[in-house]
Amino acid sequence: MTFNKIPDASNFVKGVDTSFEVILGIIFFFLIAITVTMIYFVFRYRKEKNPKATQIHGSVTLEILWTVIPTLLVMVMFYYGWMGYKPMKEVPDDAFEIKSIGRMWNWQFEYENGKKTDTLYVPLDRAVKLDLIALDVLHSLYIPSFRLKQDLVPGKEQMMWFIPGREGEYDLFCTEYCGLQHSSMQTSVIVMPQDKFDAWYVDTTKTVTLISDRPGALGLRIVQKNGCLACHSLDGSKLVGPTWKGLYGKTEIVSNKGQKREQIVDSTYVINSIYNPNDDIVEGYSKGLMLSYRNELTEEDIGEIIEFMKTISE
Ligand code: HEC
Ligand SMILES: [Cu+2]
Repeated sequence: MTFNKIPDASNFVKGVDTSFEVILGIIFFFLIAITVTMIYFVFRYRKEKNPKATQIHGSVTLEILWTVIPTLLVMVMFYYGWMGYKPMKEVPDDAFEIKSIGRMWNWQFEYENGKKTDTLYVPLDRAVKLDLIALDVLHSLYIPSFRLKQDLVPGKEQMMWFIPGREGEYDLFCTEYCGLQHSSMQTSVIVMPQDKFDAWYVDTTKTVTLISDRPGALGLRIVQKNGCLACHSLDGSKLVGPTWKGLYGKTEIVSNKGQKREQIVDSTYVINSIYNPNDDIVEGYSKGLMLSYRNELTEEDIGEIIEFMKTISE
């Protein structure tokens, strides 16, 4: 009999699933065995059959049995767990590295050629290493189909690696509750054959061609990609940060080191708010939540964002 086996989504699927199945098998065996024994005892030792209970005081055989058997079982579970886990820490030298940055509340992936995306693109059948960086709080990168999960700890370099085994799109999300918009840290991994991946990788025009000529369209794309909208609404509602509706050109109260002043929202102010968010704090909002986007956004990008802000400020 021949059949085409569907390849695993990653090289770790087998190890993790095997250990899961072994543990589940043991659990299932005991569930049945204990339940059956209990039911049997209920009948076998009921009052009419066994009016006087027998007390057992010490039994070396029993003591040995219930020490040795569970120990062996736990060792079996450990063995399969370890065999599944160990290769996750052994990265091949030629792995394709992608910087994976988690911040409140989006993911950003940076490739060696400078390309940045909010969706993870990876080549099929090739080792990929993700360097995990948390900019603010704990996050955790989880790709269920790949059987991979790793916490991101601010100030500590973590990594994760894998070999994607099947073309397609898989869920990727944060599984460490990281605040109000934690649920927006959800995106996907796209696995492409090497030739398609290469074409995608060298194509730096992609973001531009996606955009229509509508004013501010590129700016909107930039704020979506950078996760600004997790904290800033476009419709006037208050989220973690102030809404952008009617923002551009308005006069508002900001405080800088406790000094309150009136400020007109112009391009210099917007640029400063994005590069040094903890300088001027808008009245009614908290310091320390927005991090600087100095490494993510150029002044040109911010120019596009301002063009977009103008479209919702008229
Ligand atoms: C984690 C939440 C968060 C994210 C993400 C975030 N911001 Fe903010 N932002 C805030 C908060 C809170 C304030 C108000 C406090 C302050 O002035 O720094 C603010 C203030 C601002 C202001 C000043 C608004 C005003 O009314 O004067 C601008 C402009 C701004 N953010 C732009 C951005 C852009 C652009 C992005 C994405 C690249 C972004 N923010 C991402 C939380 C966030
Ligand atoms: Cu998170």
